[in-house]
Amino acid sequence: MTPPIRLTSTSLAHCPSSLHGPGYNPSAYGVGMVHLGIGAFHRAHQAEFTNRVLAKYGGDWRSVGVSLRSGAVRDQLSPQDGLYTLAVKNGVVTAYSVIGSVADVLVAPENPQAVVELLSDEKIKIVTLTITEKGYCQDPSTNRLNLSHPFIQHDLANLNHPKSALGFLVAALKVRFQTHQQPLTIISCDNLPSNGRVLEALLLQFAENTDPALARWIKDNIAFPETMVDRIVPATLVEDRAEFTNATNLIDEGLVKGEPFSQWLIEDKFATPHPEWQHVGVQFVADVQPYEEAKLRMLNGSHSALAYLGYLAGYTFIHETMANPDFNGFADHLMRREAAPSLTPPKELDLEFYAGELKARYENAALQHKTHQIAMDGSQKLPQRLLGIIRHNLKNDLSYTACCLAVAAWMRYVMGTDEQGKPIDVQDPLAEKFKKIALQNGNDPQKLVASYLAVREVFTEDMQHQTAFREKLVLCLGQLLTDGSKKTVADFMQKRKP
Ligand code: NAI
Ligand code: CS2
Repeated sequence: MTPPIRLTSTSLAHCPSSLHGPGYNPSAYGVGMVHLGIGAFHRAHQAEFTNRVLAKYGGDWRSVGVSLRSGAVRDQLSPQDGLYTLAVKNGVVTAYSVIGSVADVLVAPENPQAVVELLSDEKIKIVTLTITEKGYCQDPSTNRLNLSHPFIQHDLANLNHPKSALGFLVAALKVRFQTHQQPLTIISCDNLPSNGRVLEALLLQFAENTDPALARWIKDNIAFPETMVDRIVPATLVEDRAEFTNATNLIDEGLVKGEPFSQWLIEDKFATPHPEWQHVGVQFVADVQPYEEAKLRMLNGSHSALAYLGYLAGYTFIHETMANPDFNGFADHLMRREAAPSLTPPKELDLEFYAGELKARYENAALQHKTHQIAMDGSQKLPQRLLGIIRHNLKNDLSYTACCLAVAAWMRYVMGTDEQGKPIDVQDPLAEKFKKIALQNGNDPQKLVASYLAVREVFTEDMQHQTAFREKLVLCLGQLLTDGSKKTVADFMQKRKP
């Protein structure tokens, strides 16, 4: 066999039948969108839906991805003419398809001006974002812009070379306002509740601080549809790339992987034309909020619970955690008995069925989704995933013990040492603060819970002073510290009311 060669538009022409090409000639179509935060998820989700549109209808809807931090994705995709493979793993076989909808990648810290120029170009109709929850620089205690965030402070003073996503958007909108005044649709695709409204409010606040006339123009001309995005896209492992090379004799440094399930709901509120996403599986709806809340609590809530408890129990992957019947039952209980009763789902969303579907998705062993990956940035995730359920259920006298155990597992995790005494690489903007709390309070669950509950970036004041919640947390954390995660979950399953 000849040695493997890099995936490019030339090598693609001779690709084996195990690899589906994009189904169109990418260079025939121009750019109409920009994506901020070109990580794995965008490439396996929004870019794939656009790829389907281009294959079916064509159009100048390719996108330029922008990396706001490192040049890694640019280095992966540029030598491949922007092409990369999506590996869809259904548990038994892997289907490989090449995506051609990403035309180029810019690295913002290397050339911020080029990014502002691109975003302000008239041909750009839509900007999408996946910049992680923390990328929005929101102050969780007020839900307003975090004016003490170093990037926001920098950008308010130096809008000509921004660093934050918001800074880039406002800098470009200012140019658009001062020149051609063409509208824009900006679509947040992050797992944030009311992602469109949140982004709009933060951007307007930033713009107000820059130029009130600009803020008024943004309000009147820019649309911020809400979205619900769903596809499990674990970080690519070295093994995934090696498997691809074995199957195709090609090298793809930009390969991403995902499950077969993929869903995108967008609020039907555009200021511009858009790709014909509605004909390739994207659902345009009048109100995304009930779907979004159901997804964040049922899926992301149980995912985070499995991540913290599973990691502490020594499981590397979600499917391994799910293979333990106690953890499997625990996830089921959290979804059906605690998350579902906290929701008002749309008529067509059957939460019992949804819970079953989610469990099957978590059990997909081919995905190799690390508990450590989901555990990341818990301070940014807990409120919308677990605390909303707890707040609702406390108020309505419904059960919330499984969610409480999940929050206690998060506390145990961010203490920074695992059950064997080995350090945990806690990746969170507040990691240092959490570690300090652990050092100051030893293994005293009462003191630990009191200190973690006082972290205003995560818990609101009313929750901090909820006696029943606090006492439950102390019991859960105490048991996690003495018995460990496996025994605590097993006990929970034994004692829970059927
Ligand atoms: P990733 O780690 O592959 O990429 C993250 C991207 O966000 C990178 O481009 C990174 O540079 C950027 N980023 C990180 N911190 C930032 C900051 N402070 N400011 C601006 N940009 C920042 O992660 P992935 O898988 O692409 O996920 C990104 C987001 O997409 C998630 O946080 C979530 O909100 C959303 N999402 C992810 C899903 C998944 O299964 N991976 C599914 C549904 C939504
Ligand atoms: C996960 C999500 O990393 C995480 O926090 O819970 O990214 C999850 O994979 C997606 O929301 C699924 O759509």
